[in-house]
Amino acid sequence: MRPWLVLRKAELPFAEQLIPLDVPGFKDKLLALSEAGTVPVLQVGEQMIPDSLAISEWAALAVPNLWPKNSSDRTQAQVFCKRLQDEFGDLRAQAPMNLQRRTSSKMPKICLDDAQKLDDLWSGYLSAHAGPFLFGDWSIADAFSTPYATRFASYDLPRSPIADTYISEMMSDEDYLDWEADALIETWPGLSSFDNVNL
Ligand SMILES: N[C@@H](CCC(=O)N[C@@H](CS)C(=O)NCC(=O)O)C(=O)O
Repeated sequence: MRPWLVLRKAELPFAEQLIPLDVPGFKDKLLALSEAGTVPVLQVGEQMIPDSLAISEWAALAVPNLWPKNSSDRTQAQVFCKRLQDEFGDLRAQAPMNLQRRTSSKMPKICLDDAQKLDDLWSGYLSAHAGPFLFGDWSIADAFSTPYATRFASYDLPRSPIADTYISEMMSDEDYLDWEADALIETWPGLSSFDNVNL
C-alpha cells in the first residue's frame, strides 16, 4: 500500500502484478523478484527496486514534493518512515492489517502501548504543522502512516482527537479509497477463519 500510494501521488503510471502470499509456491515467486523474497518490488526497465522506502525514495527523485520541502522536516519525515518500518512490531503482530475487518475486541496491552506511542508521534508532528497531514502537505510520511490508520479503524484502537482526525483524513484520501475498494471485494484463502469479520 505504501509505495502504491506514493506512485499514485507522484502520478507516475505503473502496472501492478498481484502475488498472493501464504499459498503454496509463493516464496519462490518472491525470491525470483528480489533477494529479500518480499514484496513490494518495483521494476523499472531492468532494475528491480525492493522495499517500500527504496521505491518511495526512487519516486521522490523522479518527482518533486513527495518529501516535505523544509530540510529539517524532510529529515524528520525520513527518520519517521524508517521507524514505522522497524518499530511498532507489537501493533503490527497483534492487529494485522485487514481492511475487511472491524472488531472491538479487547487488545493486549503491548498493542495498546504501541498504538499510544504512535498516537504521540502523530500528534507531535500534526501540532507542529498547519496540517492536515503530518508535515503540512501530503508526504511519503503519510503514505507510511496509512497502513497503521487502517489498523486503528479495524481494531477500534483508542486514539486522541487529533490522531482521530488524521486517521479520517488518510482513510478518506481518494487514492486510499481506490485501494480499499479493491481490498473489500478481495477473497483470500483463510479469510473466513476470522470469526469477527464484519464487511
Ligand atoms: N521492509 C520491507 C518489508 C517487506 C515485507 O515484509 N513484505 C511482506 C508483505 S507486506 C512480504 O513480502 N511477506 C512475505 C514473506 O516474508 O514471505 C518493505 O517495507 O518493503
